[in-house]
Amino acid sequence: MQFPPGLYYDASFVRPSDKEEILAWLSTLHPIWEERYSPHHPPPPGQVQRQLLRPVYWLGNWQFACLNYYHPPKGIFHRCVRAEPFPSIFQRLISKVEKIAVRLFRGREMPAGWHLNTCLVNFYGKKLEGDRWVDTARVGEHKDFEPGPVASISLGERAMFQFVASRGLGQRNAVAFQQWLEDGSLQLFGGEKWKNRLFHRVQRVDRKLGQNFPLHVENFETRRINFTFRYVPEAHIAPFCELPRGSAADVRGYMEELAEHSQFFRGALRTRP
Ligand SMILES: O=C(O)CCC(=O)C(=O)O
Repeated sequence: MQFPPGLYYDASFVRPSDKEEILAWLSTLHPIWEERYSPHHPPPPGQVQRQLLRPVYWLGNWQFACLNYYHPPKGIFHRCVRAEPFPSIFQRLISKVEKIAVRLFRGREMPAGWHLNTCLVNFYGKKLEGDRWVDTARVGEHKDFEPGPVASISLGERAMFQFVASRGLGQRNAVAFQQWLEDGSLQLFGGEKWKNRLFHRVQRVDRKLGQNFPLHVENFETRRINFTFRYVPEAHIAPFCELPRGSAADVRGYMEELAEHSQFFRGALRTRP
């Protein structure tokens, strides 16, 4: 497949030994379920409280859904809470990815100081609701607002990834480009068109491999894991102790849940008894 400028894809970026190392690290993680809103950040008119479709884990900084995610130019402070550093396998892979990115993206596409210091780990699969398994392996269309290119590494079943143009209220959005993201692949996208103008989404995740990752997520079966690596300027990452009181109260429960399995989060909680 031909990839247009601003899009890069390597189907076999992750070597088998790297994959083994990532899976060993993943088996130590305890992803959490987040609610979209919170007492100090209630749903806006027309919206209702909901759980995210999938469990997540963040590295570098945690963008709790209830704090509304990083969204420059206005939404930059008190949204990104300092989190655990990347494990060594990611530090190695990411230094290769950054070399590819600086070759591909220049000028306005590559902000000063850009480096990949944030990672969202998304778990795709099905969720047990009562006595029913409900497939939640998709992501609705959205943009990633962190500046500069985004790098995405996928493991497990392949996913149908689409860039879409918004056609306005009541009209079906047009697919501008689509591709399968395969097990072990690296995708990079950046620049005005792919990052700023178009939305992206995961339409569906295959089941052909019969993959089911043995992970610590209650009532959930994971068949795909995606890591999106992004850049958030350091000045916009707040340690837990610097969050305003309301935001700290909103995320304390998540921090406590994370602290059950993470020394990092135990330490962060101690800074704000
Ligand atoms: O799972 C993927 O391939 C994409 C995830 C994504 O769009 C995101 O994390 O913003």
